[in-house]
Amino acid sequence: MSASHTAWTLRAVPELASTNETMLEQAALGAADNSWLRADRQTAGRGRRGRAWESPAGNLLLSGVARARAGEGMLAQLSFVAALAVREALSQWVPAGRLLLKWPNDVLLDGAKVCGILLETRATPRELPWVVVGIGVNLAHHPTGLERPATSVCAATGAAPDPGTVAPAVIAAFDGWRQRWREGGFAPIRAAWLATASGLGARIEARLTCRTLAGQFLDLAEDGALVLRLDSGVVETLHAADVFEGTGHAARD
Ligand code: BT5
Repeated sequence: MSASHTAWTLRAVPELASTNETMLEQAALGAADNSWLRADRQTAGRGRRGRAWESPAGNLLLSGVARARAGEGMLAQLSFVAALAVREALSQWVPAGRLLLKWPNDVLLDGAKVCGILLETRATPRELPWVVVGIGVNLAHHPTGLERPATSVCAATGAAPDPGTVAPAVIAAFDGWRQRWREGGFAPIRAAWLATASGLGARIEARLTCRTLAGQFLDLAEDGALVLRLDSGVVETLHAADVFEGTGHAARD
């Protein structure tokens, strides 16, 4: 916390269904901007599109409320802010060069998923927008046998930092990146994200709800969309997809 930044609060509880669910309820009841909740473990941790997030004790399970201020960019951009914050915070325990960001909401460690981020809201049309920023980081444990490989800080370094220590580091880093976003808009976030992006320029597969596209990951659009050049040469901008890297074909220019 510093004077130029918003003050934040952090509460920790032993167990919850989902910190996102609890903070969505709390935010709807008026919980303040920058109030955070950490659970030691979750019994119904969730990812995007109703998927489950494995949430054993020893990992970081954290959610915070972000309320819009006049003149701010789209709150959805905070998923990139959060990814940058997690990378910065984790670099206290892992060499930063081993941490890359994967579109739209993951942090990779040695190429495997170490963190997932989930933004959700139940803001009504009558109120100023707000989101709950949910952050799960595998510190001590990670699932195996998934289609996309996962890892943990412990698996990669041999030591698992305490979630109670990592949480304030992540929140402080989030606060710093959010301040940069407030002052400079999405441009500095986009630049920092692109500088540490995984798969930029490479061939990827983007799975959408009803179709799968393959092509070269060209860029991050001004609004955070993924810019993909299809084999036909057509350039598509995608706002939601599951991205798979290393689809076995060489990137083409
Ligand atoms: C995400 O979804 O990556 C967002 C995860 C957000 C979790 C946090 S924890 C605190 C807060 N409270 C919540 O209830 N949620 C947030 P997605 O991109 O849809 O990835 C989900 C997929 O990742 C699953 O379908 C699994 O394949 C895989 N997965 C599940 N648990 C994992 C883990 N611990 N580490 C890596 N991958 C996992």
